[in-house]
Amino acid sequence: MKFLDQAKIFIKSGNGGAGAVSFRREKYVEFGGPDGGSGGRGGDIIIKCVDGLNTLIDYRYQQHFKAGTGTHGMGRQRTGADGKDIILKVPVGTQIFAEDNETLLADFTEIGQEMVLLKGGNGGFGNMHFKNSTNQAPRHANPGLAGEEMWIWLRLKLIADAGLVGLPNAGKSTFLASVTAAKPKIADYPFTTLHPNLGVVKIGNREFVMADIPGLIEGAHEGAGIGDRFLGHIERTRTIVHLIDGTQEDVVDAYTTIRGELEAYGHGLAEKHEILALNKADALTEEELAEKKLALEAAAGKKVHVISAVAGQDVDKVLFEVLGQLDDAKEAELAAEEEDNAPWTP
Ligand SMILES: Nc1nc2c(ncn2[C@@H]2O[C@H](COP(=O)(O)OP(=O)(O)OP(=O)(O)O)[C@@H](O)[C@H]2O)c(=O)[nH]1
Ligand SMILES: [Mg+2]
Repeated sequence: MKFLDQAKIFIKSGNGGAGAVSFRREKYVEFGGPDGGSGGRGGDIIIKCVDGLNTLIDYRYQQHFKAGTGTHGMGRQRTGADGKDIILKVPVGTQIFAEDNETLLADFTEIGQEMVLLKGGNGGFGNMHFKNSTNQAPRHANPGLAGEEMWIWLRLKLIADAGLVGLPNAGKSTFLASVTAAKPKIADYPFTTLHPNLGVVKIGNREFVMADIPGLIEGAHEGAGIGDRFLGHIERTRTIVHLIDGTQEDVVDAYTTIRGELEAYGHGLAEKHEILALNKADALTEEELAEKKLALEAAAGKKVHVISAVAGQDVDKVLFEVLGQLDDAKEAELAAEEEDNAPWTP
């Protein structure tokens, strides 16, 4: 299954400036030669792959991008200024397609990768350029060349940064709906979610992608329930948010069931950082909450967030922990890369 983020945008490179027709005028020089400068080049449309972006969301708000026009040439051999380039920043994994949404124009796989998609028009020559032995005083200059324009598609396969896991009915889809604009199906029966849903969490000035997958039950790794076939979608996430329905009798059992399935599945899921949250706090008394939280913390050996996905209560605490975790993971990756690149010393 593919998750796609895509945007259609219009791009136009700048027109070149026109060359100038002009003659030198100076005191005591009767026939000044031609001195009209050339026009400036139009700005380019450049696409650049940068760090720190996860989605194409910015291109939903602005869809037209026009680079600057070159200014005209001027007398006294002055060349016009070049038009301003436009640099469109895209995340790693972005592909650029032509307007038919099929013809691949570019594939951005590495940070720092850059490509001029549309070149600005050249500036026209000024009349000084046309002077030769037979024509000492040309009255002719070229206009600038027009820029190019087209519609393109930006497409990105999303990779979730955080994945929601839990038993059926734990409130995973409710959580996703409360923290993103995604609209997954939510209902009071198990296996409501039959395929994964993705949403973009915006928090402060940051954003990350969260995946909601179908609920797991005991034996999922052997195919029970909808099985483990969707766990592949969270193999590449940096962190897991494990939701536990607080209204069920035995929350510790719910916790260990899911842990057992993650371990049986393998592929590093059990070793992933896990954020634990006891959900449906709004439906429980203070005492019940305190008791269940304690029991869970003892079983898991870590902090448990108490939240209500429906009421949005304390969901931001979970999101901030996800952010912190993403930053830590990124730092660790960078450090590992540096180690790889370090010069060899005996
Ligand atoms: N009281 C209360 N009910 C909740 C809360 N979160 C979810 N629910 C309810 O729990 C039921 C299941 O919610 P879903 O979000 O569909 O659960 P899920 O984990 O996605 O379930 P599956 O897709 O079947 O795995 C729905 O009736 C929700 O309204 C909560 O914080 N408080
Ligand atoms: Mg669901």
